[in-house]
Amino acid sequence: MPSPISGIEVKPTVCFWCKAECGLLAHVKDGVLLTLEEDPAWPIKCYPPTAGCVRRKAAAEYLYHPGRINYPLKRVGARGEGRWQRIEWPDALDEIADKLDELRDRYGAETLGASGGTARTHDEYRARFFNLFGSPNLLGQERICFGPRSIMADAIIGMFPNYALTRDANCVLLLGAEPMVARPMVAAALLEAKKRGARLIVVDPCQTRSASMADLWLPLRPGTDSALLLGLIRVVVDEELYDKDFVERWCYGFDDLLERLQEYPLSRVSEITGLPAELIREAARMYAQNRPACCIEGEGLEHSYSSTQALHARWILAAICGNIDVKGGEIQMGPPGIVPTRDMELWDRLPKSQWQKMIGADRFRLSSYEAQIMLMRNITRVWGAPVNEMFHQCQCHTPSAYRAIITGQPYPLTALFTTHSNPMVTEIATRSVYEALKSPNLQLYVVIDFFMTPSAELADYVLPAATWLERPDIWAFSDYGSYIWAREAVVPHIVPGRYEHWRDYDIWRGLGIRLGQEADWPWETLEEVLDYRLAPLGYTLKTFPRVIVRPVVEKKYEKQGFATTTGKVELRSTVLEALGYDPLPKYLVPPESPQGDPELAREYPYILITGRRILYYYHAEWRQVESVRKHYPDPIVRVHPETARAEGIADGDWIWIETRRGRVRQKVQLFDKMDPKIISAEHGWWYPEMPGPEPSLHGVFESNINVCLSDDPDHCNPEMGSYPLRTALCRISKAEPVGASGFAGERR
Ligand SMILES: Nc1nc2c(c(=O)[nH]1)N[C@H]1C(S)=C(S)[C@@H](COP(=O)(O)OP(=O)(O)OC[C@H]3O[C@@H](n4cnc5c(=O)[nH]c(N)nc54)[C@H](O)[C@@H]3O)O[C@H]1N2
Ligand SMILES: Nc1nc2c(c(=O)[nH]1)N[C@H]1C(S)=C(S)[C@@H](COP(=O)(O)OP(=O)(O)OC[C@H]3O[C@@H](n4cnc5c(=O)[nH]c(N)nc54)[C@H](O)[C@@H]3O)O[C@H]1N2
Ligand code: SF4
Ligand SMILES: [Mo]
Repeated sequence: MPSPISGIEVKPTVCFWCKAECGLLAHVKDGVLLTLEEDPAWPIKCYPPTAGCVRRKAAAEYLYHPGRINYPLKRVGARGEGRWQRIEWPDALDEIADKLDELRDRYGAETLGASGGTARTHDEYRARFFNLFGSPNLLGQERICFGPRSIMADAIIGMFPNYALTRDANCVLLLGAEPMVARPMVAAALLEAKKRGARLIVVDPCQTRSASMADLWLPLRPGTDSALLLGLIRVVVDEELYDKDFVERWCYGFDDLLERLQEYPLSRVSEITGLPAELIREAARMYAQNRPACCIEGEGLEHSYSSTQALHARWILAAICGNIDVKGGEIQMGPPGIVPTRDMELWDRLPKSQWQKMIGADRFRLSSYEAQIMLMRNITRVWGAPVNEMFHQCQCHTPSAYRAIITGQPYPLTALFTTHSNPMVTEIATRSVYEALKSPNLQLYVVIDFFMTPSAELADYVLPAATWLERPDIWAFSDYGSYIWAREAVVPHIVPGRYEHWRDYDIWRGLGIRLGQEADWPWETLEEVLDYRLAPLGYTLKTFPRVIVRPVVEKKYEKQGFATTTGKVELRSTVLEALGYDPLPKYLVPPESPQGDPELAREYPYILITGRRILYYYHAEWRQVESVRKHYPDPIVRVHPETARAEGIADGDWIWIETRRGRVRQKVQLFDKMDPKIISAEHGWWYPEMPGPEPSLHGVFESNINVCLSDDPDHCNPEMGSYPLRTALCRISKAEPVGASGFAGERR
C-alpha cells in the first residue's frame, strides 16, 4: 500500500542477483523503483550480510541504466557491425518464428540450439519450447555448473541433498568451494557451525578465506581431487572409521570399492596430489570422527577433467561415514509439492528419435536423455515426483555444438538462441564461440538479454528481457531446496513510451504459439503459470506466505530406500555401468597438465586456474554499473611473489597470460598462499565502456581468460563432457595495461 504522505509503496521481495537470495523491501513510487532495503524479517541469513551489498544499493542504477535495451532490435548491417533498427515485438517474433519454421523444414528440428546461463530466470519454459519444437539441443553453462554434481548425486545417493543446512554439522569439508564469496547462505550456516565448534577442512590449491580459518587446509595440485578423495576413503576404511551398520544395510558394492582402493595407497595419493600423507590421514580422521559431517563441493570439482570421478568419490565418502540424510550431514529434502519443474518442461514429450540426436550424447552419455530416464525413473519411484530441471542435467555438449555450427558435423546447426548468458565471455574457448557466431552457417542468432553484451553485438535480433524486479517468480532450488519462496513483480515490465521489456516466459510462449504449440501454452501470463504451480500446496502467488522454510526429516531411506536402481547408496554405480563406464571412481590425469603433457609444460610451465569468484560481480554481469565497478575496476590475476620475481613482474603490473589458444591481459596481485606454479586468473571480464562494434566487441578479447581455454572434446571429462576451466598450461610475460580507460577516464 502506498503511504498517503510520500506515495511510496514498500513491497516485500526476494533478490535474484546472486545466490544469497536476500529478502528485501522494495521502495517504489509511481511504478518506479527507488531503493531496495534489507528486510529484517527475512528468515534465511547470509554472509556477507545483505546490508553491505553494493549491488543492492545500485538497484535503481542497474534497472534504469542508459545501456539497457528497451525495445527489440533487428540487425541492419553485417553481423557485429553495430547497426540496429527498432522492431515491434509481434513483428520480431513473427520473423523469428517464420525463419525457424523454414530451417526446421529444411534441416530437421535438431538444427535449432539455445544456450542458457546459470540459474537466473524461469528457464523451464525454454526447455518446454524446445521439447515441443522437437530439438534436443539445449546448451549452456549447466554442463559445468551444478549439472555434474546433481547428476552424480542422483546416480549415487538418489537425490541431491541440501547443504544450506550445514549449521548442524560437526565437521565441514569444503572441496574446491569458497562459500564466503560464492554461497552466502552456506557461508552463514558454516560460520554458525564454526561458532559451535565444528571442524573445518578446506581442499583448495589456493588459500581462500575459508582456508585461512580452517583447522586443516589441503593445498592439493589442481585437478587431483579424485585421487585425494580416494585416499581419504582409503584411510577411513583401513582404520575402520566408517559406519559399518550403514554400509552393511544401505551400501551397494562395498567389496568392489575395497578392491579399487588397493590401487590408492597413501604413498601414491600423496605423489599425485602433492600433499603429505600425514595431512591426508589427519583430514580423513577429522572428517570421519566428527559426525555429522557435511561435504560441500564447488567448481574446483565440477570444472575438472575428473569431475565425474571426484564427485562419485565425494558421495562415497559421505555415505560410508553415515552422513547421508542426517541433520548436519547431507539432508535430502525431496520434492516440495509444487507442480514439478520437469512437468513444466514437458521433458518427456521429446520423441526418442529426436533425443537420440542430441549433439555429444553418444560420447558423453551421462548427460544424455538415456541417463536421465534411468535417474528420473528411480527418483519418481521413491520420491513420487521428478526433481531438478531437465536443462540442468540433460544438455548437448556445448563446445561440440559451437563446433557443429562451424563444421556442419554431425549435422547443420543453423539457428541459435542465447538467453541469460553471455557465451562470448563465459563460455569456454572464446575464439571457437566467435567463429561459430560469425559463421554464415548460422542463419539465425537471437539474444535475449538486458544489455548489449559482446554476444548480443553479434546477433541478428536482440530481445530485451524483464529483470527479476519486473516479473513474478517462485524458486525451490531446483525442486529440492530447504525452502520455497515466491514473489510478485515489483515494477511494471512495460511502460508505454518508455520501455517494453518482456518476461522470458512471454517470449517462449509467443514463439510457441506461432509454431503450432498453442494447446501447450494455456496460461496467458507468468502470474497464471505460477498460480498453477503453487495450487497443489493450496496457495496462489498472492496468498503465498513469501517463503516457506521446509521441515527437516531425517533418515527417510529407512522407510522408502534410496532412489537408485538397487535402493541403496551405489558405491558401485549401476547407472555408470549401464552407460558403459567404469562403475567405480578413479583418478584420471588431465590431458593438459604437467603430468599429462610434460613436453607442453616445458613451454607453458604454469598451471592456470580461472574463475575465482568476485564478490562484486556475478560472472560477466555488472561491469557497466559505475557505482559497482568503481569498487573493482580491473581484472586481477594472482601470481606468487617467487614467480613474479623470476619473471621480472611487480605487484600492480599488467601481464599477458598465454596458452596454446591465445593470450589476454590482467593486472597482477601478488599472492603467496598457493604453489608458485599456479596462476589464478579471473573470468567474466569485458569492457562495456569500449566500442560495441567489431573488432572490439566491448574489448572481449582483452582480458577475457576464456580466450585461453580449450574446447577440445578430448580435454573434457569422458563421461559428462564437463570442460577443464582450472588446469590449463600457461606462461606469463609483462604487458601494457589494457588500452581504453575505465569509467572516469582514468584507471585505478
Ligand atoms: N559474487 C558471486 N557469487 C557467485 C558467482 C559469481 O560470479 N559472483 N557465481 C555463482 C556460480 S554460478 C557458481 S558455479 C558458484 C561457484 O562457487 P564456488 O565453486 O564455491 O567458488 P569458485 O570461486 O568458483 O571456486 C572455488 C575454489 O576452487 C578452487 N580450485 C581451483 N582448482 C581447483 C582444483 O583442482 N581442486 C580444488 N579442490 N579446488 C580448486 C579455487 O582456488 C577456488 O577457491 O558461485 C556462485 N556465486
Ligand atoms: N574461465 C571460466 N569461465 C567460467 C567459469 C569459471 O569459473 N572460469 N564459471 C562458469 C560457470 S560455473 C558459470 S555458471 C558460467 C556463467 O555464465 P552465464 O550464466 O552465461 O553468465 P553471464 O556470462 O554473466 O551472462 C548472463 C547474462 O544474462 C543476462 N541476464 C541476467 N538475468 C537474466 C534474465 O532473467 N533473463 C535474461 N533473458 N537474461 C538475463 C545478463 O545481463 C548477462 O548478460 O560461467 C562459466 N564460465
Ligand atoms: S545481490 Fe546483494 S541483495 Fe541481492 S541476493 Fe545478492 S547479496 Fe543479496
Ligand atoms: Mo556456475
